[in-house]
Amino acid sequence: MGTYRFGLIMPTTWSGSLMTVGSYSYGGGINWKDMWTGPKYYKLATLSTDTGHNSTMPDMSWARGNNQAQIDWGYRSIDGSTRAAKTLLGAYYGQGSLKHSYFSGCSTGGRQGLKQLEFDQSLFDGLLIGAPAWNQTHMLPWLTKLATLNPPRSPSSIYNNASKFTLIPRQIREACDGLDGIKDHIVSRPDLCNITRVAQNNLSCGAVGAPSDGCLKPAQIDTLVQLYQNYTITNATGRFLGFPAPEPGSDADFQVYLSPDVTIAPDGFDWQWEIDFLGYSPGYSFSDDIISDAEKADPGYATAKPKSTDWGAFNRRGGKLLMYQGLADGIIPPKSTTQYYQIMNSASSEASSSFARYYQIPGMHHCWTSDNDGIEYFAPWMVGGIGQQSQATIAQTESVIGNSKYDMLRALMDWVEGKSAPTSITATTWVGTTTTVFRQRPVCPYPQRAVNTNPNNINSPNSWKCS
Ligand SMILES: [Ca+2]
Repeated sequence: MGTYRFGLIMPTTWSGSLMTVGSYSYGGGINWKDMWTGPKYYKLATLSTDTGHNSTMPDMSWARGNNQAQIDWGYRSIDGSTRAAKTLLGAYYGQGSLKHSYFSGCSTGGRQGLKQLEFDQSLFDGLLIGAPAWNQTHMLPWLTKLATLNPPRSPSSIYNNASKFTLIPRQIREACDGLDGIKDHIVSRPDLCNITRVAQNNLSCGAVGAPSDGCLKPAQIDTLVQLYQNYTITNATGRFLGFPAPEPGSDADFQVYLSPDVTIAPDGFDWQWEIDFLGYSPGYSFSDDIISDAEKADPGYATAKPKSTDWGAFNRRGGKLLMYQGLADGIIPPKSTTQYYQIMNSASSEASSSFARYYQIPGMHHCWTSDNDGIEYFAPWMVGGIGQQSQATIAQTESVIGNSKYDMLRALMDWVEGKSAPTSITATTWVGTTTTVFRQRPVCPYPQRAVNTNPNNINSPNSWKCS
């Protein structure tokens, strides 16, 4: 039996639809912080579940030896809470009055939405999914692997102090910025950025391009390059991809995993999942076999499996899925989200034509914001994703939200409700805390990219087209 709670806002002026918002990381508790946007900007009844426990985000201790709590977090709390909310809405507003049910989540929230879609295609009509942590059984072992590459206080570690989280991403960003053809402090083509070359030419002590405020020694250069390699495994069953590498330039986000105060190997956040979800003993040794253990256990059934999802059933009932992913996200590597999208497309030939869109957002970090110079975020990042509203001012949010040109949630709802499928969405970033737009730029349905058509005015969305 599950034990979970939920909060539900039922606005006086109601659009007739429900939105369930997702959670973050391993945190428990009702996500009141994100719920307000539902009633305020869309007149949506809005739900969040505590996922069955209360905890801070990185705290996984609630899961240790507690399969029921793992299942609540894995999928049961979203499913059960949303069903209960639908009953309550019927009682409060009138039976049969519910028009549509939506889901909006990023990170763990993205995982929750995709897991629900695997579990049951009928609960939500439209899902807005950001940077989903869908591949729990491969991603968490990868994270532990990362920690082994950057042990605390080792001479080969590059993240022994916080300044490196500023220095390294800046050097990579500036070295690879121009590869997309436009110098704008945004690496729009991280696939063209050669991390080995950048590490040697722009970070190595003594190199011509080394910065004046710090540099990396040879052993640290090796570490940096290794952090950016796909985690591949060779064992008795052959060679396979354990987990894809992050894109160059996403190191700023590595703080969550690799800060000295986070990596207390073998007991920090990076090592904790195996202890709390797989039942490993504290002090265990890392091994590539963790992935096969994880796959066998699939704790909490939390991994969302695109191959096991009945996309045909979702499509036949008119369901729509809109995904987005920052290309400078170092917490959920973009290739992991792309992998999900590609598996879905191979499982359903109708996906990209009928019911799914995927947007990569150059320069955006995990779920929101981008690198900045203290005044402006360089890369446009506001697209109406959940949690983004808390990173902008109310006035900034209100300048774009609710308009399907700028707001993916509105575009998704319009699509579900019979209007045309979204094409490009214009992402926004402002000057400081003002409502003066610094940059707007279209983000494009994958595999299209925004291509510049007027290098003299790169900050205008009209200077870009999807191609
Ligand atoms: Ca650029």
